Amino acid sequence: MSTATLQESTTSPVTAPAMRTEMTPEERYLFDLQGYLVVPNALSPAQLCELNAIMDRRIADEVDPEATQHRFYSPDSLLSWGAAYRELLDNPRVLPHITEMVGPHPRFDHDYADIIRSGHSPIGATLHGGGAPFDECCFYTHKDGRIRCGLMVVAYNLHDVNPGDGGFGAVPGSHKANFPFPAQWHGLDQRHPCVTPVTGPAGTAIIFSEAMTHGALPWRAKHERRTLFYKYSPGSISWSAQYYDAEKYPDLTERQRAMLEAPNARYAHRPQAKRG
Ligand SMILES: O=C(O)CCC(=O)C(=O)O
Repeated sequence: MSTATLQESTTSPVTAPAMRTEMTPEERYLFDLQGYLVVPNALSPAQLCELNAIMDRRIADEVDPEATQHRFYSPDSLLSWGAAYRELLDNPRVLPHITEMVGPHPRFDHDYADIIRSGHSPIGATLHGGGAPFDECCFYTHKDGRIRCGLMVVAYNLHDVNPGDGGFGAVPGSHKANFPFPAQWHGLDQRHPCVTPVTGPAGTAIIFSEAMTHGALPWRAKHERRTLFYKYSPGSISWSAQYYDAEKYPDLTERQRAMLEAPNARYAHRPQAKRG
């Protein structure tokens, strides 16, 4: 693939139907090829409205109006922000991707939300991740006909990200790299041509493997960037050193509760925390 074809990837050519239970062959091909996938309309207009309204209130209460960026990251989790945020745990628009690539018993590993008004994101403008050296938590592999991700991210755009704005930057294919990413290309203030900006309107989900080299391109738009990060691991492993407490959220379904369990093999009849 030439570098030219990797520039300014907006929405992927894959337009998914509203509800389905499986990834399409095209999505499978693209994710394996690139290490990421763009899922348009992963949030409905009503969901976007509600998620943004809740975030507006959090920003008004917690964020300095002069701040250029802020990360909401706490043990309370975005799940404590309301039902609209809890519903995203098993959002049917991306659940087929999660269960196929993370496994049939995914764990919700950790979550946070970033707002960026200008320039660098809360993690700066440096790439991280990559297929080499091998990372036993953030691995990407293919076995028995199935993609397997050690840590997979669903990043939701709550505001539009247009070409030229900045935002998520990916090195397509780097989840399968056999050599470390060259250190002198890590900085994103001067993006190396192998880094592709991945854009999309509000409601878009970018699903990516943490094994892919990626980072936040400096934000250049006039409007605020708002992104939710929901991260999933196979049921038996954890990146995070902190685990969720499903008891805090009584409205969760059984499936959602299972996703919040601490790492374990999800064998049948395992001891469960008592409810209520
Ligand atoms: O801002 C982005 O889209 C990248 C975020 C990221 O890589 C991270 O939070 O680890």
